[in-house]
Amino acid sequence: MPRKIIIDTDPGQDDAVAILLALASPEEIEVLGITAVAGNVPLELTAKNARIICELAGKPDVKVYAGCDRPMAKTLVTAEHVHGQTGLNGPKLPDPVMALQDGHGVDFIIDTLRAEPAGTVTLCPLGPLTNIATAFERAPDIIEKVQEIVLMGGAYFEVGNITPAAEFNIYVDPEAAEITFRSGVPIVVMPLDVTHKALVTPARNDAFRALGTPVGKAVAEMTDFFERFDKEKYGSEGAPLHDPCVTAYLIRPELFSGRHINVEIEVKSDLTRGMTVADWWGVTDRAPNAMFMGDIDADGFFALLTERLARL
Ligand SMILES: [Ca+2]
Repeated sequence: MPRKIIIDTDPGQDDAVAILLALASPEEIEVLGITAVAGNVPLELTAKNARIICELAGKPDVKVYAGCDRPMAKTLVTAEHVHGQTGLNGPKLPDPVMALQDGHGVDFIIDTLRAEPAGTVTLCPLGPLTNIATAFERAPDIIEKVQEIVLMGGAYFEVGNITPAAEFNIYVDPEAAEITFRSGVPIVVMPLDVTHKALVTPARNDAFRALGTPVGKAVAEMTDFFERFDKEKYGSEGAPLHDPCVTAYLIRPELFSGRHINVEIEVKSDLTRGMTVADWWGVTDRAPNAMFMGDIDADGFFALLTERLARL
């Protein structure tokens, strides 16, 4: 039985690859719908980009909804400096023909969790947690029905990428992150500590390109664009593929290892707002609330990605 998921996303080149991996893996993953959120770029673009990716995958029947256009309490911060003006800079992809679904993404999350049997729907947030937390605030009855949340966000050893202390997704909407991490839902976190080990080296990107398909070409060109920023910033040998760690985990959890620990979100400090305060060393007696990943089998991860993208 494939696992039923809702992908909550702000595409984003790495979101795009995460979505492609999910749509290429119907044996393991059933995508009930995709909800767009403001993050890397404004909502109008993330809602459009999500549909561009579904059409690239040859899956125009996937339901895509627009969700929240701004964080719960804070002014929206975007990341065009990383992802380009459209969020999907790199390949030339046609505007989508498929329509956005009527209705709000938050309502889709609520209605789906109410309609499906308890414990059978996993939420996969790949951007700021605004849609998830808004759904939990508006409909607390759905919280206990969530099977698991598998998200990309936060950092401990790698600390911050948008501020010295905070990772982008959590920083953009720390209030939403706090609600999510305190919800009691089992959470799996893919922090920068993991994603910065999922680097698209030239050889790995050549493998995408060598698929010789529109998907392989588009992914290689997205990564070409995306990596300039990280090479300059970190001096690394390629771009980290953050978000696909989430969908890869649903297919091959054994690629990842981490610790079940307490993670709290800093929401008050101007200096460290959005920091994921992860008790990796167990120095508090705060109850564990998240499986916080620390390592990845990067070769296995890229082998999986290349094999699955070849199917589209
Ligand atoms: Ca993202």
